[in-house]
Amino acid sequence: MRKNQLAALAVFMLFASQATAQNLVDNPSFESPTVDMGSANDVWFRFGSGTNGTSSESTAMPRTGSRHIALELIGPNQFAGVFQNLNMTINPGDIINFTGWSKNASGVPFNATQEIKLEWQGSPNPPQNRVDVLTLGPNYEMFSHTGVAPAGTTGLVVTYAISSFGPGQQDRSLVYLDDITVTRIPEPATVMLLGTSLFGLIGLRRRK
Ligand SMILES: [Ca+2]
Repeated sequence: MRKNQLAALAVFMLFASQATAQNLVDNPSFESPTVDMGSANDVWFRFGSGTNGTSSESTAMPRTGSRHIALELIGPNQFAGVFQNLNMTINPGDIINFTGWSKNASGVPFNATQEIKLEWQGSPNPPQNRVDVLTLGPNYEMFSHTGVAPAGTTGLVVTYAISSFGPGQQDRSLVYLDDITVTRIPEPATVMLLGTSLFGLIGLRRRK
């Protein structure tokens, strides 16, 4: 392969890797302060159902660094979580991957629901992508949720929460959360167009 062909390929590879590698959330490991009032733009916002559903900053058992989030539910019909508005343009067709690490720290089997949500922003807001996970082990494990931005999407809020609305969910729940990653792959057509033009360039040079 000629040098210029390699260069064109390298540019394409670099673009592709950057598109997938860049983490779009601020404060991904919760090492900086979070908020529980005001704006959620580029900051983690903690929320809960009240006295029996709380979202707190913690240093008890971080996965990395020295801090993480602790979510606690006592009894049925409670919820607690964090969300962040990415505060950037997300286009319809963009592929979003939302991952993080969580663990059941209650000392008893997990008996709640992990809610992992991509809340697309728009006017009006497009339908969200949500997955519910009913299991969680005592050691940090990774969750992963991928969604494609629907028509009308202009932005994105990512939310991780636990809730106890399900049947029989009446135990105390304590979940630790750390190390969030949100990546965006532009609409496949855009990537393919770029790839096609680069490979076209290679063909053009080959003919010379
Ligand atoms: Ca951390």
